[in-house]
Amino acid sequence: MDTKEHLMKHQNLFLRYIRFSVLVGCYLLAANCGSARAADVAPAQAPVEFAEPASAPAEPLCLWYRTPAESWVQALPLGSGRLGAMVFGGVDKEHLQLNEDTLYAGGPYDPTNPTALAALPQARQLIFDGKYREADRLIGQKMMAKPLRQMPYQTAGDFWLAFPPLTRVEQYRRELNLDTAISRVTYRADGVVYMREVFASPVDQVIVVRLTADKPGSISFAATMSSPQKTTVSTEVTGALVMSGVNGSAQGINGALKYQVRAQIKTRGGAVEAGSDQLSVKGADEAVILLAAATGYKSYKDVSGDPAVIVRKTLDKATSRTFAQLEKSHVTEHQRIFRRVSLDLGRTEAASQPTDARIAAYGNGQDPQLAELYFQYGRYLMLSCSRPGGQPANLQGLWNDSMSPPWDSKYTININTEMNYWPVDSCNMGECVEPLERMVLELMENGARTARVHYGAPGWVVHHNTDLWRVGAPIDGPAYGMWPMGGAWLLQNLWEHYQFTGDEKFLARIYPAMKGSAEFYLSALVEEPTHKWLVTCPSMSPENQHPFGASVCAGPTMDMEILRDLFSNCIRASEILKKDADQRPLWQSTRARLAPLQIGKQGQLQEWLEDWDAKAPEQKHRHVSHLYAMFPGAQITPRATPALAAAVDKTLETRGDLSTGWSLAWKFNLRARLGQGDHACKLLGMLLTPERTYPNMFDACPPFQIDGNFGASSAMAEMLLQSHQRADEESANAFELELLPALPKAWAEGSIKGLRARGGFEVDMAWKEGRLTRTVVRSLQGNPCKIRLGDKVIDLKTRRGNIYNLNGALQPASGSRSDRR
Ligand code: FUC
Repeated sequence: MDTKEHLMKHQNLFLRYIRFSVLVGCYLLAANCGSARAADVAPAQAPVEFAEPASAPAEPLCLWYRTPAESWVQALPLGSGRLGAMVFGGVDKEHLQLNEDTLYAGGPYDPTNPTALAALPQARQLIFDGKYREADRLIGQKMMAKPLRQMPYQTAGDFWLAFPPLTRVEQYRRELNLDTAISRVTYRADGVVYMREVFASPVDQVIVVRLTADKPGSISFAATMSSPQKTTVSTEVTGALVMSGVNGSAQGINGALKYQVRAQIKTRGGAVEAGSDQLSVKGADEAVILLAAATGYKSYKDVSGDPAVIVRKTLDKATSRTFAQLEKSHVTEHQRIFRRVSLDLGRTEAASQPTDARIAAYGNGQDPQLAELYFQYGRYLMLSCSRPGGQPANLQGLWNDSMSPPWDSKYTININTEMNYWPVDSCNMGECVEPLERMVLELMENGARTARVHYGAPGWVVHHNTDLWRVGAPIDGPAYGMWPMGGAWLLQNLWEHYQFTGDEKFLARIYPAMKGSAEFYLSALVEEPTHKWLVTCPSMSPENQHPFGASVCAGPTMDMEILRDLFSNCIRASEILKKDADQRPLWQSTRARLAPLQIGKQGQLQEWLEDWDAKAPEQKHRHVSHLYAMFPGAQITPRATPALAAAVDKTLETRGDLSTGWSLAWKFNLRARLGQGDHACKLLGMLLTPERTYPNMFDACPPFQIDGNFGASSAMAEMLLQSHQRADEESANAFELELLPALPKAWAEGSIKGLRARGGFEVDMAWKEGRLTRTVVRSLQGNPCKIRLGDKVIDLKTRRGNIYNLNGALQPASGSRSDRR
């Protein structure tokens, strides 16, 4: 199948998912008649003329445009971690599409299937007998979750401001400043300069909208809310607009979440009038609107919260603060993390163009600053959608305008959620891992039932998807869902966080989940008949069909790789935490009996137990699951295992570059790990095109899926700095930091500050003509390390808090000393 056909097939899959969305879309249109009420203020009018094009904003880390957003993927995302808003920036009406991160359909439910366990021995036997289609059929009939799909993440609704009609607007500019996390719309009309600022504060957990003008009395609008959810809208004389509702039902699971969105308007000058379901502001000098939203979600098993109480409390607190105070604490908190990393790849005239034009022109190779913007956008998005106390970033992060989004915008944990968290530690945003940690600990609890009911096993297991309700039985059909490795892969993400931070308290918190996961596999692994290796069965190499008419199989390579990491990490963690010494021999011996990595006849890394790769129907399949061992794992590196690294290269060559957004981003990381900077750069170029990047820089799978954004930020960091634990070292804390391991020719000159390395280091580098000129290593834990630049390696013994300045030859930089911080 050629790449085009492959993409079409992928899109067909997606079409199945969107059929229902179209129906919902029609409903939305009808529902938006609610917003037409706001249009009472702005009757149907001729299109507005946008004259006198605005110039670029002064801040280089800005996305900006010369017209309002017409579609959702042109609108600009804001997020407090929990609350999301997509800002359209219209001049006749402003539209904020709203999200609250616990607003999924349904309520607590149990999809485990009691018929699964009895079918397990037969399914295994069919697979070992090579009867894959029969195994697939049996698994489909007896072992899948009930219901077969999980709960979709859904929109909270829309907030609208309708303005008096305009015919001509000058100097219109709509922007998102990544450095302040504030979006701004400015324009002049009838001699008045208007400005609208919006931000979603992680501190006050409100969305703040401020409207100002340079002439008193110029601010007039009508505010309304609407939603495709079941809602009612009311007003209060105090200037509040309240939308109350319940979430949707799906797959026979009833909506059990109450929710509320409350807007509070404060004006300077003018008047506020409350209608039955809209608020009108007339002739104000300034208006500030605070929006809060909440659901009754307390945990995956408790929905007894009172959203009305929560939003009122949040707003009472926030309304007692001035706009300047709200803005200051928002910006301070955002910059506390955002400013830790800065990248400079140079700036050309191309950077003065609007963002959508730059994406279209990136292929010309004249706009290095766009790569920097894209890198920082990934960091911005992570800070906006994954904050302590909230939910982890889902398939769309936090932003979704649908009741039935693609793949339900939940957590696909056979790559997508893991990819979301790849840049978190390397790009110095370690705090953002907390929601993932909490999700894994909840999956441990709830996944114990899946382990028991489906496998008769202790410990816990999750298959290829989960949702807000932390369910984990196999869904969608055997070719997608029959993969019992999702939880173990998420644990690898969490282990990485430990590697970067050395935070033993964190390790102690996740250790029970690591141990429980290992316990499951100790029970569920079976001996395969040919080599007597221990394997998972039934399982699959995510979503890829083997040549025998099915995906289900025994011991796919990826499972073995994940399990090798899981058992090693359990051993290391138990040593660090001084626990369970008696378990280590079993973990060790089980690890040793897993099927090994194998190189196939084509010189490729084998995807399955047997050398089936060349006969698999989709040679260019989007998943590169078995390459996990090279990235995100590190069982394969060019230096330690050159033959296996060459096999990875061969597999990548067969798969080809072109694929979905996230698949490109995975290959981008792999090319960086292979030290192939120019090829990595080519993949960046394939992502930064209108086919794979929407005007608002959201990644296009297609459709929008946020993993490609996060995967790309991770890959750019991997091009500049890699760090691995050294297998040849006795000490558990010996790491090697490799500087500029995959620097492409196109980035001949540049600098980066604040990347993180495993072992607890923060690294700055500058380079010219493709060669390092200086580096600064800050030791955060006092670990020793080696620093590598090409073939040159030096030892660095460090003290916690010390800073080490080195020149381009890795010598202590002249005139510098290792200062205490
Ligand atoms: C996996 C991928 C699809 C999509 C979905 C959300 O199933 O194979 O491409 O990204 O997750």
